[in-house]
Amino acid sequence: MLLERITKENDIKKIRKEDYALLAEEIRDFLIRKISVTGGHLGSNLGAVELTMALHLSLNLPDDKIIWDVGHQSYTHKLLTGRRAGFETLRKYGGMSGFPKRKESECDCFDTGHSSTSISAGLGLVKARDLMGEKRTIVSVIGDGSMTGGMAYEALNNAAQLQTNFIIVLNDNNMSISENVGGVSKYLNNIRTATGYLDLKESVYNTLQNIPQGDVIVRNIRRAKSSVKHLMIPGMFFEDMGITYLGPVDGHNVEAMVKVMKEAKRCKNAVLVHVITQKGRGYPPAERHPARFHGTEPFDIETGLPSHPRTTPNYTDIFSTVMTKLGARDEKVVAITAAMPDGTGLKRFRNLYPDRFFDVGIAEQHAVTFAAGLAAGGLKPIVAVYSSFLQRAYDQILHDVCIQNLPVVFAVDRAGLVGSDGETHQGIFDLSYLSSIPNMHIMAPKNKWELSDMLKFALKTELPMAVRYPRGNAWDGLKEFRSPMVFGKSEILYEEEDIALVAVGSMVRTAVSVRRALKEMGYSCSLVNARFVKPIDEDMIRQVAKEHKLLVTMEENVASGGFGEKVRECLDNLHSSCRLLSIAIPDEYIEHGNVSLLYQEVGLDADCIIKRVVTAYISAGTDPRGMRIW
Ligand SMILES: Cc1ncc(C[n+]2csc(CCOP(=O)(O)OP(=O)(O)O)c2C)c(N)n1
Repeated sequence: MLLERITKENDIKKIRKEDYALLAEEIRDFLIRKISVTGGHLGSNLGAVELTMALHLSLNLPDDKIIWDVGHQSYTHKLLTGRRAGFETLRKYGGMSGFPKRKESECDCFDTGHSSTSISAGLGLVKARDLMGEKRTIVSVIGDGSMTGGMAYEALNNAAQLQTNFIIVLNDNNMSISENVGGVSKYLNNIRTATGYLDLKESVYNTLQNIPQGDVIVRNIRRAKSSVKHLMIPGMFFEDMGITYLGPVDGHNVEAMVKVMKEAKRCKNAVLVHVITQKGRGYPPAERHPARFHGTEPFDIETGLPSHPRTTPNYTDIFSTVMTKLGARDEKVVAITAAMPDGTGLKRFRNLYPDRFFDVGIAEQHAVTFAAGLAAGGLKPIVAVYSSFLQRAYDQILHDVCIQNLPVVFAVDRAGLVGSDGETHQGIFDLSYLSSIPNMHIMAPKNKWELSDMLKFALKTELPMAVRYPRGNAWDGLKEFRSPMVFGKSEILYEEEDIALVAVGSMVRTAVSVRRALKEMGYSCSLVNARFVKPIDEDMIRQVAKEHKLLVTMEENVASGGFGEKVRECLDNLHSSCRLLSIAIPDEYIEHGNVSLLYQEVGLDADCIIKRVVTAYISAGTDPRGMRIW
């Protein structure tokens, strides 16, 4: 097997040209087999096999640098840099990450996970190279989906001034996770359909040279402008900005790409190499359903169907259903996504109300200010977005929504630990960053019915409102508790004495198990569903502090700026002697892995919480200082 001969970076250079196609086939076969077991990003990786091979053939790693935008397409890069064995543990706890990681390999020069950062980071590396007098090639690889993100243009604007080499490879597969959208996508599409590949253009060049006086024509063209690129018109958007455009190139033709890379390396400025690829290439189910195979759970290779089909609805499904109802009830309801119609569950809304659905591209900042505009214009926007991606739009939430107190509802999906995507994707900061913003209100549902109630309630308040809910199955426990939503009020589920558990959203479920165990151990224990993180229910805190010796807050968010801190402030203001134990995520980035293992790692699993509660309760009885924060 050719792949077995590649055990470290640059080994690919030992492979004969005539074997490139075979190697690409082996890589695809390997990726399909491995990802069918572990799950992971399949479609984008299958599309980038030859492109990655060509980069590795053209560069000298780790001296030269490749920055992978988002980083989900870096599997072939991992294979070609000696990490074949890592695929056994891909995205598993303690195993190999699904994204580039500097600490994983010298050949990973910049960590990624969120989109549209690669050109900025690449430009930084270029400037560092030049200032330090080093000689190396820096390549940023960005997809056409990621080119819809504003940061990419901020970086291009900056890169246009460069008078030194910087290569930007635009991997254009005409897809984001779902269909790519907007003017840039249309522009790239026009280039793709209006012109042939660079190879074809070169054959024009060759033909010209073979006709009488042809060499004069070619020389004149060259003199007018200095490279092969000027034999074609595409890419003027980039050219006019001052960035050399090369392409389009067939992204499945290794030799064509190696050739164009040679040309690109000669440029004395920023150069964009436009590469056309096919998402899912070589695996028919992924070619047919690129969105489904963008990121996939384990699947059956034969049929392409999931190995463990989902039988219970998740929170996204519940959101999806509620949205269709809200859309039917009120024509002012509009929905916005930043390139995630599938992931956020807005596809059904889109199909039913296409005029009231907006996919703005991978542009969370724009999505939020656009929603603010929609609200200022009298509509009722709901922005559906993952917790970690909303981090980008902090200023837009503050400056454009909350100062004006505009009625924008944020449906914050994947809030909490998300698992295999790791640090960049964990949704564990939203309670902190959202609650620091005046006029923002935050709710978290305990179960699937409450998600529905909260979304309806949020829309009715006509205020900036966030409803945060986790990845995974929608809990259908505590069905009997469905008291009406009251602004800023929590829900007392069980009233006893000694210990009070006050849990936020997803942690109510864990709190039920903790309470059961504590009762079996002889403790008497109240349970409160916080419902609101902002405004916090001070009356409830006052009452609970009065009636219990120990108050335990539980949240799937970092401790810093989270619910526990707010309760502590409240207890301070009350001069309460009730002790507080705050269960939250420590001040760390949490790596990839199975969510239940991650809960154990951060101390958010029921067993760990029970131990901490019992210890805190025992010392609460003996500690003469009274209130103490844990
Ligand atoms: C800020 C941000 N928003 C959303 C995402 C989720 N996301 C991951 S990949 C992707 C699509 C990327 O498309 P493209 O750049 O064309 O790469 P392809 O997968 O098609 O190769 C999206 C929306 C993200 N990673 N970062």
